[in-house]
Amino acid sequence: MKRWIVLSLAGVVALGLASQLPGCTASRGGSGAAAAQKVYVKPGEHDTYYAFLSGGHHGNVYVYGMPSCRHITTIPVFTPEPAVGYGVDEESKVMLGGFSWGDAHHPGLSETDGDYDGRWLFINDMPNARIARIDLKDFKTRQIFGPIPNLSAAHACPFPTPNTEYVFAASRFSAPVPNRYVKVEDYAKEFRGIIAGVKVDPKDGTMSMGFEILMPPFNWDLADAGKGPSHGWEFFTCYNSEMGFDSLEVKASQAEMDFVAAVDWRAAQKAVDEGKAKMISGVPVLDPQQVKGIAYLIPVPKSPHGVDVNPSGEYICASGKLQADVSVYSYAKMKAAIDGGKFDGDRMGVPVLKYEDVLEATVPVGLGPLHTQFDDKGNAYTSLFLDSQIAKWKVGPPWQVVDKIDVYYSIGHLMASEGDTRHPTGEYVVALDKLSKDRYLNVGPTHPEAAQLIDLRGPKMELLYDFPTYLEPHYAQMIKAEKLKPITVYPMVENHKPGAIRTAEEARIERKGNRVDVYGLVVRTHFTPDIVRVNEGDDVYFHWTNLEQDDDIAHGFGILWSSCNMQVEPGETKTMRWKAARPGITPFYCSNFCSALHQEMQGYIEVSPRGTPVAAVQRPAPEKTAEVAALLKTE
Ligand code: RUQ
Ligand code: CUA
Repeated sequence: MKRWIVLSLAGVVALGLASQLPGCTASRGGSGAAAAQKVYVKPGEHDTYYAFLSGGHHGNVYVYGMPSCRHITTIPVFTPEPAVGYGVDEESKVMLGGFSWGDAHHPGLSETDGDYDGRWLFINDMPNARIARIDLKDFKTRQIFGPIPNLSAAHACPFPTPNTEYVFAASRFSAPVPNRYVKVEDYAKEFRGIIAGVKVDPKDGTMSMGFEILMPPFNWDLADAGKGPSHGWEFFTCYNSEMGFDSLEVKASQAEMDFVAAVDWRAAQKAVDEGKAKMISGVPVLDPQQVKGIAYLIPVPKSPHGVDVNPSGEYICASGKLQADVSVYSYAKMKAAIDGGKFDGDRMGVPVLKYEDVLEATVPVGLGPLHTQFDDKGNAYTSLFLDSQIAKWKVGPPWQVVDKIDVYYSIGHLMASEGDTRHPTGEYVVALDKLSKDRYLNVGPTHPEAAQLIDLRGPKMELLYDFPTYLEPHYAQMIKAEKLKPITVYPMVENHKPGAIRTAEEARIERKGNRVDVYGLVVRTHFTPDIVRVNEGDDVYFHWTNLEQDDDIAHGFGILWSSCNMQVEPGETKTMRWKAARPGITPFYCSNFCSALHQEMQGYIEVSPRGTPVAAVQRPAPEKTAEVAALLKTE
């Protein structure tokens, strides 16, 4: 987005909107000791919120505690994380599907009745059109769905519906559907946008394909789910309704209006169930030219970015980023216009509603409005990218700005505490700034990103704290800590992994051809077996079970001269493949500090020359198993 600043700033000036600059507000840089007290969480005490920040093109999720703004952990999602073996062990390697990169923009907490329920966190990988599900029981990525067929980049994604019935994805870049060779110049004729509805299993969160809708080849940008009266709808913004295919920074800003697409996802699913879809690349795709009543277009001035539904579900707020207003649409008016068949033509079969018929109000917030979040007192907070401010405004007449605060600098998203649910808590908002410039010690040409905690509890917004983040949060969500009850160990009784063993007697090395399976145990502070004998050329699969049932006692398994390392948490079994490339001795060791004798936790792989006779099964000597049994008893 950084390049965009310069270009769109030029655009705004050219549009003469600079004259609408709101009166400037004095900067509030936090009030020292009083502000410090509001973020201070005593050593040993816990924060009241978890905040999940997307990791952008770092491809993962950062977890912070709020209000202390302490970075607690990073959850690997789309990018390998060698420290824990994510993308290295067999299971996560398969889940990553051969990709070593993702661009994660928008975390979406699962909801029940429009409020966060603390079960799962979904997040998109925009370029590879994937959605990941993180289980908040153990903060682990458990499913990566996609690449979703026909979809070129999932930016408007995942934005779950109020009961997590669906997560969505819409194509930011249009492409031919199905993808095939065409001339880019045939864009308007051959390219299409796609809106995809991905079903979520209510019991375990498993994602599966629901439907796709063929849309005009606009750039589909952001989304939000309807709630309350608008439950059943999902809203998507777009830019480039001009259908430019080059020099978009100029060509996609020509039209007065772009659109919000309103999708009736129940109607779409019903149409698929009734067989009205055509299969494209294995996915049921609905074409609005043939299937009516699934999608509508609402005009929005000037290349909107965010779209956000207010807590009551009555209003849909969209911000033309080259505008100085938020356009607020009424769901009731939209529904009346649809029911009355009041359309202004269509775009490729998608009926267009009239702007005046649906608009409730415009709120003059300031320059470069991007995203809006809400509090519990009927206020909205809109990030202003060009003004580097947050505008607080009243949802409802007289639709006016009531406060503004400077942020440092160039805010993209903002995250209010539970601020996109039916019941925001109204305590904090975090500004997710794109440029930190001079806010931190200089670390060379690439500065950290900047986030800023702002108190919403008083009549005026108050800046409390600055904290740097690594590249590059977009959206984030903040949930009351008490809603999450993460486990601290995996109960051994629930470990049904095929490679799992429970006793030292079961430890063994099995050979079939040149595949060798090592079934082993890790406990403080011993690998069983700790001598592994294989032949040159063997494919060795290590299955380690960590029998510990104590908090925070993870063991590592790192093999010298390789990229093989992983962490095995208490009660877990993990499998890793290692190739015995040449004869010789290869040490392995526990890479995760686990106890006073952690340094002694090691072993050797003895690789004999190709063809050396070896037993089909090797077991540790009885005195060894007795030793381990004794270790387990002292546990
Ligand atoms: S987008 S700010 Cu995914 Cu708003 Cu970046
Ligand atoms: Cu086990 Cu260190």
